[in-house]
Amino acid sequence: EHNCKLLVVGGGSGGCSLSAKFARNFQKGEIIIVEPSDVHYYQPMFTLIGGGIKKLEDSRKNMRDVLPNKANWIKESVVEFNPQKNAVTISNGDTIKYDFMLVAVGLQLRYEAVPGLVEALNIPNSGVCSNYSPNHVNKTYEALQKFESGNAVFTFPNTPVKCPGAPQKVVYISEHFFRKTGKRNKANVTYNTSLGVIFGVKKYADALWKVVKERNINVNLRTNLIEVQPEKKLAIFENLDKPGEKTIVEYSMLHVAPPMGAPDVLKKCTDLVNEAGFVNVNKDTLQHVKFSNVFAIGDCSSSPNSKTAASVAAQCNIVYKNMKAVMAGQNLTEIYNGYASCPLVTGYGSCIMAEFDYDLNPLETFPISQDKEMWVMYMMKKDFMPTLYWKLMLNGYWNGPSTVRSLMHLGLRK
Ligand code: FAD
Ligand code: UQ1
Repeated sequence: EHNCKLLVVGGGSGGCSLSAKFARNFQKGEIIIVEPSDVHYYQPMFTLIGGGIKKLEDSRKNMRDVLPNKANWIKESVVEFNPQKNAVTISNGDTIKYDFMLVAVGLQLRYEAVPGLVEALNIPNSGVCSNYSPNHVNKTYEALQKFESGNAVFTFPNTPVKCPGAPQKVVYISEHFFRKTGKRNKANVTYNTSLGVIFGVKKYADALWKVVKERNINVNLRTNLIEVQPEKKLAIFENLDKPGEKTIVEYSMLHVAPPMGAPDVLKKCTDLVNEAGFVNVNKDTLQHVKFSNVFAIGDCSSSPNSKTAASVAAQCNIVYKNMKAVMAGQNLTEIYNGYASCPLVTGYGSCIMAEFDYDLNPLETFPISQDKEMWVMYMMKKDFMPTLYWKLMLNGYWNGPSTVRSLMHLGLRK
């Protein structure tokens, strides 16, 4: 049995950053972080690791070294939420009681939901790979190097996802890799997405359609991976608009963005979550709709923004200020506009920096139109963002680029 003023569940991007903010003003022992993992990954780097641009080690730090020292880290997972009693149960059987709770458990990868996929990923040199997991991301660059000829197929699942751009960034990097290595004329590059659009924001979708047309990449919308047969190297897709209609593709390389969803532990606690299993918060304040002492941040929250680390950064200050207001018995003042950003890497040395809000309207930081493929944005993604993440964000000093945006636009635009 443990007691604390603030319980933070999950020490990923959101849980770590917000704990760091609170730790500055809290006494030792007032914050408990429950986080089962020994390592903290900077997941946005996985795209670059898959392309051979960074190493897996570059994306990894010890959890001990990123969580704030002043917080009490319990290396277990929460197995049951009990918000009526302001308590959770953890994997060693202990109970933790809290005054306030931040839920930051991210979302769960569901590779097992596609029959044959786990088996395929575990066969060496099967050509099947996935940037989404640290266990599989190195297989992407291996598959690119081993590729000789045939179909290179890339997927986007029929579920909510984190970083909705990531399933196609790997398409562009791969296509460029094939050109660089003289294999492009032997490769048939196809992106099969469950979505009905190439990207949710029209401005960037228009730019991306140009990219795929120029580079002869096939795009099939509303096409969902339902099975992999690794022994025959077959991928089976369903047409989401015509139930029962299937296509079978023989692949040389298959990159899978797996089905994802809310973690099981959340789904079990129906008071805490919406129908899809995400923590049911007010989309403006990020406060729980029923339990005023509970907030959520990041991928596990019901707020309908694109699930990215950039959104987590923007949410940090909103949640921090609103939680402090609740703790002080004051009214909530901060409103989240749904800011999300997706650096759409389009090859080795180019990137379209998408930034947008809840309404899927562009909300760009720089005073130039960001629907262009730019080298400087690529360098930002590759070299600047990791430093920003490790040094500033995880220490509670990065709230997203809204201040930079105001300065860049000289106060002329929002
Ligand atoms: P996470 O950072 O995933 O952290 C969740 C934490 O909760 C984990 O540490 C986990 O161990 C812990 N946890 C889980 N269950 C429990 C439990 N029961 N009890 C206690 N702890 C638990 N974002 C961008 O902004 N830009 C990008 O370019 C970008 N590219 C991406 C590319 C890829 C391939 C991937 C996978 C992600 C990318 N993202 C990108 C998304 C970004 O990584 C996530 O949106 C962000 O990490 C979400 O933070 P979070 O705190 O909600 O979840
Ligand atoms: C961002 O703030 C952020 O959080 C650290 C990211 O995560 C990796 C991003 O990818 C991006 C693009 C941003 C937005 C920042 C700027 C300066 C556009």
